[in-house]
Amino acid sequence: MKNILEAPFLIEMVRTTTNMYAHGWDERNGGNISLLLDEAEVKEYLDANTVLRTISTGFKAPELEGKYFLVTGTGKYFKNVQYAPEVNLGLVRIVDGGENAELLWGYADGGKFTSEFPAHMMSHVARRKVNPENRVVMHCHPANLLAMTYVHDLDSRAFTRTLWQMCTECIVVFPDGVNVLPWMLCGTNEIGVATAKEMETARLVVWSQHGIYGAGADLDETFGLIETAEKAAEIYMKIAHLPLKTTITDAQMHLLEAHFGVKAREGWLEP
Ligand code: 2HA
Ligand code: ZN
Repeated sequence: MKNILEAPFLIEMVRTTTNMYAHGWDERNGGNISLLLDEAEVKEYLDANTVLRTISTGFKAPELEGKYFLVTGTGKYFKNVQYAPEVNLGLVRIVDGGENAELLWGYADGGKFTSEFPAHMMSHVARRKVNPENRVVMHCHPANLLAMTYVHDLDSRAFTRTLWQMCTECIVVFPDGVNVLPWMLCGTNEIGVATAKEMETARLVVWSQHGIYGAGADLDETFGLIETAEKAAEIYMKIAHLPLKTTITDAQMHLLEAHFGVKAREGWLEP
């Protein structure tokens, strides 16, 4: 059996959590990540028949039956993942139609997966219907996106158009846009259902006055999506109180669409 601490998926998870902490997106225990793993790859590193504990989830997700996830732990700090991966992360297999998760590795101090596990698992289900390659759901608290939800209209189209206008590459990176949820109680199945619904049409979902969810095929892509949206929000927060002299027009956005071979969300640009 190979050493799981040397598994590429584990190394990448440690690097990503460390990097997100360094960006200031994950204060204290803020943020959480779930990464869908290949069964064959998991079995190179552990005996999948040895279940350490079974943890109940409180929701159903039959689409994820038998799937393996590496998930950040509840109450754990991203800044500490690099020093003690086996305490701050856990590797689980979803069983019983999603109602239970079997712990195969990690949460070594008796912990369990993030309080946002429902939002993560329901978002995986929703994204995999759109793109079967989706493997990552990532949540964090980037300051400028959060700030923007206090001063900007929370309509998803209006919010997205503003972000697209803040940096030329935004429409290329997230042509599907950003969906915005109003403030809701976090850590509940309700916010999980609402997030997954928004994930049907976009890979980024803003939780007003809280943070953002991103989904993607790998950790890099998902990190990059959030990084780009957060950069745009930063520009917005730098200019929103100043007299606006120019912007990126919809005609210019159409040039970007044509040049980069992307299609903006239907109806979100003027023709
Ligand atoms: O895990 O970010 O939304 C802490 C959080 C909850
Ligand atoms: Zn949060």
